[in-house]
Amino acid sequence: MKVQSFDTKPDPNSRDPLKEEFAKATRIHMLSRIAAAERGMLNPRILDVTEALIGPDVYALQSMMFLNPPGKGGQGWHQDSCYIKTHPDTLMGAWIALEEVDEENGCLWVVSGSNHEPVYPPDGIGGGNVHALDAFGDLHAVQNVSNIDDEVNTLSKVVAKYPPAIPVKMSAGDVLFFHSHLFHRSYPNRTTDRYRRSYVCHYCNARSWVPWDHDGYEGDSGNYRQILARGSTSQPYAEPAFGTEVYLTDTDEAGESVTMMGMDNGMMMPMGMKKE
Ligand SMILES: O=C(O)CCC(=O)C(=O)O
Repeated sequence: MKVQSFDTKPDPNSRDPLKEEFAKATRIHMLSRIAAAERGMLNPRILDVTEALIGPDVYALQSMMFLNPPGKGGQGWHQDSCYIKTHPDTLMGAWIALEEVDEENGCLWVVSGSNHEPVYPPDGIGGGNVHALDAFGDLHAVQNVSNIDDEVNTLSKVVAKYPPAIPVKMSAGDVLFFHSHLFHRSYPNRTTDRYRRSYVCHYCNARSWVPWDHDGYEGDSGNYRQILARGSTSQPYAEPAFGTEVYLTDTDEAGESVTMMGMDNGMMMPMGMKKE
């Protein structure tokens, strides 16, 4: 279906609960907490990759549904760990294309190798992510991260030291998994007849301390709001609210470790062993 124009007034007769929200914003945060979008965030194929990258114990933290109709959307250079702090910092993103995305409708752009950068603390909030404030004298603060104007978003000065950013063109169903220190951005959708719909979720290792919760939290930890999606943890956690099945590890199984055994042919073979 081709969409010719974007109706900014919600249809009073529409029974689509998202229509009103999307008339106000180009994205909706945490749809996974109020709808079956939880299933997308806990999709087992996405969690398989996530588990391999940051697991075995995985928290599912954040979801963002993007619509980005013609002329809208776009987010300037930023690093996700600047917003969602996890200690140790194990945050990663999964950017799920819900349709064809390219430079015209506002795909993501990434800076190859920038995942090795530290998180640049935002100016004016006491060093942001950095605990030992005086230990990083050469780690300058940045201003206006996420602003789409490179003149005011000073993270663009660090980006400029790298080879040109890469547009990530994707087809519906493709998923980009990316490190939370990666410099990335998007531009507004400059088509007149296409949306740029995507579903973006964030995960971290479930042994991390997570002083973050989208809705705010009471106390020192937001761990109890994060869904345990894989493995096990001694930290507090939330369970899926809409009955999505997740594969967790029994406490007994959690004590298992894999030992590698050398073979005559020089290869290694895994042996399942229980810890004493
Ligand atoms: O998809 C976009 O337009 C921006 C998404 C993004 O930067 C993020 O998820 O961190």
